[in-house]
Amino acid sequence: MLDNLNPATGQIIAKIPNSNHADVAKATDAAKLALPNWRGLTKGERINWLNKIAQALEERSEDIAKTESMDTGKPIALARRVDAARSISNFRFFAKHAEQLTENKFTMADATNYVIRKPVGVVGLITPWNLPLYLLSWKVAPALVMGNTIVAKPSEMTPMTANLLAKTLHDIDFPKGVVNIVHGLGPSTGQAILEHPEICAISFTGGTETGKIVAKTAGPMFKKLSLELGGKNATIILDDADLETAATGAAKAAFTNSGQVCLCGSRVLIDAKIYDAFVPKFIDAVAAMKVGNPADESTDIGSVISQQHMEKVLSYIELAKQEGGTITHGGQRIIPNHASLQNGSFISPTVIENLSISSRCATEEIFGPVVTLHKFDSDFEAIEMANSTQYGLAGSIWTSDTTRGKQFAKQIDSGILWVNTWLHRDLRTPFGGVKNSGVGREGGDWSLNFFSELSNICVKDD
Ligand code: TXE
Repeated sequence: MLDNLNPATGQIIAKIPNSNHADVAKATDAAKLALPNWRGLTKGERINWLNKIAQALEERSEDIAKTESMDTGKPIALARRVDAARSISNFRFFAKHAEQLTENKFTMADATNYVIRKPVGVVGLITPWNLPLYLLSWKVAPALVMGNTIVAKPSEMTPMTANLLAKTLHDIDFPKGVVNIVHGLGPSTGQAILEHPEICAISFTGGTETGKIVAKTAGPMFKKLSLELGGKNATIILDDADLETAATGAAKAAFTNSGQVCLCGSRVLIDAKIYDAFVPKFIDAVAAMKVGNPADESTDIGSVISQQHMEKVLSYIELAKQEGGTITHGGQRIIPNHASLQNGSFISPTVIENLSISSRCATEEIFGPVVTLHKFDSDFEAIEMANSTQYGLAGSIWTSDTTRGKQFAKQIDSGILWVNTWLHRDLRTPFGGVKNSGVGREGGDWSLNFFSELSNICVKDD
């Protein structure tokens, strides 16, 4: 059994099994057994089930928020507004989006081609600790509606809301064996999912290094693969940006969820002409963020996911000093003056200036409340800097001329770009990145296509 901690208090809140190959084999057998009936339902019947799950989760949304906040250390307000809300809307969205899914038909002079969709079969879902139920539901919903059955492994750091989902499915008499949750460490339990010959697709969200292991294991088995990995995203402040709006937006993009979102803007690139006017506004927005008890409604920044992760983030802050950086704000561990939080892993939101764009702190994913500021002298240089890392996931551009912003965005080698906003999500759009940020896209039709296999039936005219 593995201890599961509340990172804000350091207390053990649960124990989970470190499941082994035999456990994964049992879960896969259950998924296989349940597949014929589940895929045999009509799409409409499966859509009804997704709406029932959404309804049941909605009735538990406060419990989801509290559990997620306790399991991750994130503020309760964030867990409510983002994690719980999006877990529910993921099911609702894919129920609706699957309705409009059409099957293509291509007619020839003497024949007709019918493109039909079949489920992939038993699919493996492996998810990280930063947005536990949000990312698990993002994969479960489309996999189910396309007729697949599931073996899912949440991060061993955040098992609680996956269990909550399983309990919810049980409570609404959801067919047994369709969704199977297995708990445990990546190299043992996760690896067993990658290796199981009857799990036909892997949808993975996590770190780039682990993504390489997933690809190496599942690739030669010709499993379908969707890899959503890390990022080192640029927030670009153009010379004609509204400085107040851009400062607030850049701070939100940098420090939401303590910077533990793959979409976070961890590098802020600022036109040199407005650098001195922008930075004080940015620092004000960061200084206004309240670091404290995740259970407190007014907290903006909670604990990072673990003591180990806090040490990793603090080591990057030390490295920044060695690389010539100046810590303009924050830079240290915080121990809130609350008796229960003395063993928490709280880091102040940290702003670092004067680092080279090619420094390790400006090119490696830190995945914590740390942001580096950089000047550029031309749009061309800004694009070069934005594209200068091994990642290519997301980015945002702040300007008063949206035509210029869109033109600029087209030159950034990333999968997701925002102009004058951040984390504004239309679930129909493709989500994913290039280079070390992964392979494939999820969202809207891209999820429905990933979780289905296409067959073309060509019928000769009589
Ligand atoms: O990811 P891991 P973690 C990045 C971020 C973070 C780093 C590590 O840089 O610091 O990844 O975070 C399972 N076979 N992101 O530890 O290790 C593991 O148990 C099969 C970005 O969360 O990749 C967990 O369930 N599975 C990311 C899942 O993989 C394995 C969000 C993710 O764990 C495995 C989170 C193996 N050999 C972290 N090893 C994003 N893009 O959102 C581990 N796992």
